[in-house]
Amino acid sequence: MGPSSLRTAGLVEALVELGHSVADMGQVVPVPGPALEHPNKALKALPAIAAWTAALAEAAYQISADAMPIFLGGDHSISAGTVSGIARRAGELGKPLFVLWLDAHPDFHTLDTTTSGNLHGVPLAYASGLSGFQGYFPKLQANVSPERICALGIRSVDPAERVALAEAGVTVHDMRAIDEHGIAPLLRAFLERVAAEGGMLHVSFDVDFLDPAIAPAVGTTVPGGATFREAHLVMEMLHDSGLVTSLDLVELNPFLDERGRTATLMVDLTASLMGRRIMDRPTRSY
Ligand code: 4U7
Ligand code: MN
Ligand code: MN
Ligand code: MN
Repeated sequence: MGPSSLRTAGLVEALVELGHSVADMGQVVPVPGPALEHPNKALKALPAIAAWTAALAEAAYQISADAMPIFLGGDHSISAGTVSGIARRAGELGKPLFVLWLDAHPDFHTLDTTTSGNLHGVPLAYASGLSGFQGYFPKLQANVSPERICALGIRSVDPAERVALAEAGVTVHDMRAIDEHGIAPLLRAFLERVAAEGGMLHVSFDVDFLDPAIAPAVGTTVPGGATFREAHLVMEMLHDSGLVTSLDLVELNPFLDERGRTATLMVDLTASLMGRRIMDRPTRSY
């Protein structure tokens, strides 16, 4: 229902108003695989998520190089497919792929380390090529290099994730770093790296990046998230950079929303990323 509520809140209309031409590709259809037994008995919906990952990776890979795909979830498990499919596309285009992970959580569990068994907690580890998915998730055709990932807004990290993130070399800017330095210099440094390498940039936006006071429509609320202006500033800087080549909007649960305010905010944030601005200003001003 997340994608439906983003559509209802006017996502397509907002993009069209900004002058973009939009094709709504509808829903990706997963092909269910066989039941899978895994030693970690906590895992939930493993065959279904594996099927979604395969279907989404193929859909992401197939998108024409001049289009900017926006993937609507559903929960963050969709990014196992979207990021790995985009990584394959980037590989063929000969460009390094960077990922900006906007989230309260790093989603860096493997099938072995997750204790909740909720597979929205594993997509970044899978797309980074961490071991422990073989035989259960689709074989990775391409992965994103962990050193090219920046996780921003993080404030809930499990012990196994802490170790894996450090070993893999993911850049993590937690909420404390945002408090200490401000969000702009942290993002600017990352965007300068992407630009210097001529990279593609995938942005994965989990609604729980935002503070629950402004975005109540998530199952996994964590207090102390990004403010309204911090989030818009991130999107505005991303727009001005001209670097973003794909986007996920995930984890919106309209059952938990209040009069559609979270869905509306996500549409407005996407509009900022796609060129809506308060006042005109020179481009590349990040
Ligand atoms: B989301 C968690 F234990 N780490 O694995 C887990 F804290 O996509 C949360 O970022 C995962 O919302 C959150 O279940 C996944 C938990
Ligand atoms: Mn997430
Ligand atoms: Mn999250
Ligand atoms: Mn979640």
